[in-house]
Amino acid sequence: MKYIDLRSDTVTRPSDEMRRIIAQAEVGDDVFGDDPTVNKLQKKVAGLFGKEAALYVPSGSMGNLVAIKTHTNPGEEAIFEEDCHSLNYEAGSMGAVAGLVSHTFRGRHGVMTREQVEPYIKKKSLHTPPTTLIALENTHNHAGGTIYPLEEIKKLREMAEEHELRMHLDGARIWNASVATGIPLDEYGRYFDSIQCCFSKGLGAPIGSIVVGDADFIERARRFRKMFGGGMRQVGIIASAAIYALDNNMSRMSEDHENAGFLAQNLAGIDGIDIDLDSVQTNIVIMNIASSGKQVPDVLSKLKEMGILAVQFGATKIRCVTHLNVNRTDIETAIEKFKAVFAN
Ligand code: TLP
Repeated sequence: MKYIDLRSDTVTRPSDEMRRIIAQAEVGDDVFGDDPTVNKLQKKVAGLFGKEAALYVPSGSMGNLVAIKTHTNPGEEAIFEEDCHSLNYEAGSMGAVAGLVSHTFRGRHGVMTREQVEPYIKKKSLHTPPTTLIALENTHNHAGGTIYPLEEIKKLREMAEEHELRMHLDGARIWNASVATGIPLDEYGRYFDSIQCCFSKGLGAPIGSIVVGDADFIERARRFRKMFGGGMRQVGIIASAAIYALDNNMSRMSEDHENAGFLAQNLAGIDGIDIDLDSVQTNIVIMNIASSGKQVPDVLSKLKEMGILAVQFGATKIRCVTHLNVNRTDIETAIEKFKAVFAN
C-alpha cells in the first residue's frame, strides 16, 4: 500500500534531481577539512545566519549535543523548556554526556519568558550548579511547530548577556519559522551563540544537520564532534543534497504550512478531536483525542489500515506533520480517513 506519511517531515525522500546532484558531488576527506562540498555548505550556512563559521554534523541530536557540550562544563546548570527535544528525545545526552543539571520551565506554546526564568539563574557558589546556558527551540516541536516570538528572544538575549549565559537554539526547523514570519535567518543569528539546524526535515535532504557560531566556538566544537564519532569522510555526497535543499526547498515550505492549517481546521471540526488552532503556526498539527474515549494506538492502527500514517505524541495526542512529499489531495484524503475513524 502507498501510505500518506504524516509521521514526520523526516520521512521526506530525496527527489530524482537531488539524487542526480548527489551523484555528481565533488568530495574530499572532511576530517582533514578538504571536502570542497562540505566546506561550501558550511560557508553558505554560516553566511545565511551572519555567523563566522559552521560545522556539518550527522544529525540534529548530535548538533545540539556538540554545541551544548562546547558551551558548558559538567556540573553546570542549563535552562530548557520542559517539553524541548533536547531533554525528551535525545536519549538523555544532556545529562549522560554533557553532564549538565537541567532546570526546566513550562512555556506557553514552548515559549519561556525572561520574567519566568531570570529569578532562578544561579550564581557560582560552593553549593549550587552555576547556570551557564539557556537553550530555546524554534519552531517548538512538542508545542505544535510554534514560533518563538522575536521580541521574547531579544529579551532573553539581554538577560543572557547580563548574567553571562551562553544561548543556544535548537533550530531543527528554523527554516519553517523564517519562511512563516519573513524574519531572515541572520536576524535569528544575531541573538544566539550557536544554532543547530536540520537539513533532513522539511528541506528534504536525506541526512545531516549543521551548527553555526563564531570561529573559535566552531573549532572547539569540531573536537567534540570527533569525540562523539561524528567526523565523517567523503561526506560531500550528502552535503551536496543539503545545498540543493537550501536552494530549492526552503521557500516552498509555505505550502506545507498552508496544508497543515487546512488539515488542522478540518480535523478540529470532528467530534472527539481537539486542536489548539493557535498552536498551528507552521507544518505540525497536534491533536488531543481524549474526549473521544478512544485509545491513540487503536486510532493509529485504523488510520494505517486506511493508508494514513501519524504518530503518538503523548498519552492522548497524535501528531501529523506536512512536508514536500504530501500535497493538498493527500491532505484531503487524510481528513476523510480521520472522519471515518471518528465516526464510530
Ligand atoms: N525530531 C523528530 C523526532 O525525534 C521526534 C521528529 O520526528 O520531529 N530538534 C528538534 C526540534 C527535532 O524535532 C528533532 C527531530 C531533533 C532536534 C533531532 O534531529 P535528529 O533526528 O536528526 O537527531
